Formats: sequence, structure tokens, C-alpha cells
Amino acid sequence: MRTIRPIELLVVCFAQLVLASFSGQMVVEGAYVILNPVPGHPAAGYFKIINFGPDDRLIGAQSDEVERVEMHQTVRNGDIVRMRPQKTTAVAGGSSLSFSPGGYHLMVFGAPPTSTTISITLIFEISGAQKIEFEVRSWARRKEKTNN
Ligand SMILES: [Cu+2]
Repeated sequence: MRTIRPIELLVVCFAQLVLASFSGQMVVEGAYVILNPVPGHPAAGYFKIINFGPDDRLIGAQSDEVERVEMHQTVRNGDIVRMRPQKTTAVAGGSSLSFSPGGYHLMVFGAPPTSTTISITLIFEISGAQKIEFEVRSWARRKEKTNN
């Protein structure tokens, strides 16, 4: 384990503020796609949103490099785990929201298995569209830590 010194936190925060000024105050980081171990089945996309601006909503995700992208939420009810398609996902102002395994995720249909990255455009109602590069990972590499 490694402790983070305050100066490092400051640097990270500053870097995010600088990024935010170029992207309508909505920062997306640590984006990756995990390929499905079953060929032909959809991949899952994960990332973290940090909203330095007002209340906003993610209202869509699209890519020219795949067949289609859907927004889903994994919902657990007792032993039953289901995925529920989401039309929109709220991101409160001044907060962050993670799309992560077991929760919100993108379902990526027709992801080319040989690509190392896929660009997916995330569309926010207020702050607009952002093209994000998703790192493509095999199922075997799904547990790797993201760089954030
Ligand atoms: Cu799903």
C-alpha cells in the first residue's frame, strides 16, 4: 500500500481543474473496455466522471468503431442480477460518478477484438459531447487497476 502525500493530491486536483477548463467542466478519466470472454458477446465499458459544473446528465454514448453502445445499470435483487438499460444517468454538480463492474456500465456491441483502443463519444445534456479513448482489455486483464 502507498500513502498519498498532500502535495500529490494537490497536483492531481490541479491537473483535473486544467482538464476541466477544456471540457466544459466535465472530466472523464480511467476509461476502459473489457472484452467479453465469449466471442460475439458485448464488451463492457467503464470510466469515472467528475463533474466540476452544474447538475448534468449523461444522455447517450455512441461510436463509429462499434455496432452500438448502450448505457446499462446492473441491479441485484436477492440472488438475481439483471442489467437494466438506462436512457439517462444523472451526474450531480460537484460530484463524481463511476461506471464500474456491478453498477453502471456501457454495453459495447460489435467491439473489434483486435483494437487496443476504441473511441466512444459520451453525450452530456449540459456540457455537451466528449470523445473518449477507451483502453481495450482482454477478460484476463479485467482486474487491472486503472490509472486514477
Ligand atoms: Cu449491460
